[in-house]
Amino acid sequence: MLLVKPQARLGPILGLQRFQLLEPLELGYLAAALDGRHQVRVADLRLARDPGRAFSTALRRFRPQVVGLSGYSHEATTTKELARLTRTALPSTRVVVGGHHATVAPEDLATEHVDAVVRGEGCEPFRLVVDRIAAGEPLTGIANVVVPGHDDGRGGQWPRFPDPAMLPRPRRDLWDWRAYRSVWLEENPQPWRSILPPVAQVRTSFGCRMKCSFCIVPFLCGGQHLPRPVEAVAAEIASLPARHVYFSDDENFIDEEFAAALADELERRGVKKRYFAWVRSTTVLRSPELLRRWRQIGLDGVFIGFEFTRDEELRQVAKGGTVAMNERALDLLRGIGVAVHAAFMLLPEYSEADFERLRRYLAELPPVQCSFTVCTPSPGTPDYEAMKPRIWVPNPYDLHDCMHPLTPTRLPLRRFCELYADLVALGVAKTPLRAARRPLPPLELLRVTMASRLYARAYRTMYRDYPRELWDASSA
Ligand code: B12
Ligand code: SF4
Repeated sequence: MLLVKPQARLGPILGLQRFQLLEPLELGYLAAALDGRHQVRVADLRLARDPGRAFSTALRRFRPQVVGLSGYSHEATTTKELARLTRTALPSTRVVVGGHHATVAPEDLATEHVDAVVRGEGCEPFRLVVDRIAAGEPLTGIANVVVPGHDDGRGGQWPRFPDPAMLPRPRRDLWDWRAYRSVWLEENPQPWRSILPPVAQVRTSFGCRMKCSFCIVPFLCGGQHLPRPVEAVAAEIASLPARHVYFSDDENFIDEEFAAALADELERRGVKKRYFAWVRSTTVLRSPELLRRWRQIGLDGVFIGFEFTRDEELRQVAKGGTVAMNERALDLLRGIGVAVHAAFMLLPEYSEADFERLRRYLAELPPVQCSFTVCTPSPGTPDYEAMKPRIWVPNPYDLHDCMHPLTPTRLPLRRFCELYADLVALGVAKTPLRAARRPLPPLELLRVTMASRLYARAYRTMYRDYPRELWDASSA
């Protein structure tokens, strides 16, 4: 069995990967679900210089009976191409596709080269699909599995996440953990401490109780936050060779009881790691003691969706917080030594004045790392359907990385990208790592500085991913 994570094509994502490349955790979960009954290899094409060649070589050398492809929406075309390549090279090999794009737009992946499309959490359905393949039985009739040409498996329903207690511990023996690194955000880094350490990815829970209108998570989790058993998470973290842990939860602290119990259990086991988590500013303000507790056991940084700089905009997307709350949470976290990554959203309708307003706002913030996406409804949601008539590109899935505007920009696209790139550069420059003025490992610093430049440049040239006639087009 060959499990594959494709390489992205879009410049901003390739740019991001230069300072943040996390483990293919989804593939580790799927492999673990098979319970050692099959020989499994992982091909993470993000690590390959020539991903197409690496994939063909893996097919030729390993000759898998099943190929499992994972993919986000912006990887849709690549995923379909990998399925086609498999079919051409190994006609009897079965191709199973899963991942986020399969969940939100299964019909897009249900091509002639694909045998099954798995929606939602994949462990149980993948195990059942593989069992059926091994037994030579048809793949129809498995919950959350779409068989091209048979049914679309949707029935109007979003797949429900299973009981997290049923999830296996992901198999990390299938890759070299040292290959996965992230810029490590800290408010007061120790002199010479690595800023690009190897990082493990751990999911402690799934979902979120909030219903921000731009977010896919409420559709995926039905408004529920589902924590894994505390002991299982703590045991997994304790077993990691990496010292740094990036949590891939949607919101790590929204269930205070769970988060406090996990902190206690990690401490009881004597686990000494550094952590990075995602949190809402409202959670920080509601539970400052919890954040202090996590700081004590190793929380270095958090990602907060600031989203907008005006309350009116926050209200429109039902964020459930205000600009003042974001700022108070930032102060509180910095006060306890936790660094903040603030994520903002742009709208395609933004004018020069809106960009200027955002630039001024950022300039006045204390040290905080910032990033920017374009507010883009997810495929499969009513908002996406409503947006469809205005989509201005022939291949919207390929540009669905929440960075490429999918509807016409008010400013000429090239100008939008220029101003976007300026914000990205400003956001990177505000990082607490720089503000702390501590000596940092010179080679890593050079690598991160070069990567930051290339990252901003990728935004500046993003308009080239659009048909040429749109480069200077606008809605105005
Ligand atoms: C953590 C996270 C990240 C992390 C780590 C991602 C990584 N793996 O490298 C970081 C911060 C780096 C990141 C970056 C990005 N992310 Co992100 N991320 C998430 C988040 C919160 C969790 C994903 C995760 O790791 N889950 C843990 C693993 C174990 O679960 P999983 O990936 O869902 O896999 C399960 C199933 O999908 C299924 N499955 C997966 N693959 C396969 C394959 C087969 C064969 C089968 C059968 C099943 C199967 O089974 C798996 C096991 O449970 C999700 C939101 C969410 N709740 O899903 C967004 C999300 C996936 N990200 C998203 C996006 C857009 C991005 C970025 C493009 C954002 C950006 N603008 O920079 C980049 C792209 C990175 C890349 N290289 O492609 C979108 C994807 C939207 C879409 N329609 O594709 C999501 C859904 C959030 C959103 N905004 O809507 N992300
Ligand atoms: S708080 Fe975050 S994860 Fe929860 S619905 Fe809002 S944006 Fe999505």
